[in-house]
Amino acid sequence: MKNLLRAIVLAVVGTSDGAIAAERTVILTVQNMTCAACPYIVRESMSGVDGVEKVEVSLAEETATVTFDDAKTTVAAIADASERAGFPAAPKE
Ligand SMILES: [Cu+2]
Repeated sequence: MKNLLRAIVLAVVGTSDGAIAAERTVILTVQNMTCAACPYIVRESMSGVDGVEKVEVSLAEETATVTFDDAKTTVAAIADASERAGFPAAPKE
């Protein structure tokens, strides 16, 4: 019984082992935003990516500031989601 409990504990802990989750923030330049509704669509599409925690989009600056868990997703996956919605995005230099 004790061994079973130990196995369960190891299995649960094991999922977060190895990949140490780190919250990262990236600024992406976003193309094609032409009206006040566009930032909303960009925010929704990026927010739909698993691991994305926060998205702030600026129409004036043509940027999206995205906070995400880099153990769950990547900048490329976030940019892809935006592009699929019609707004190609790339990390700002
Ligand atoms: Cu628009």
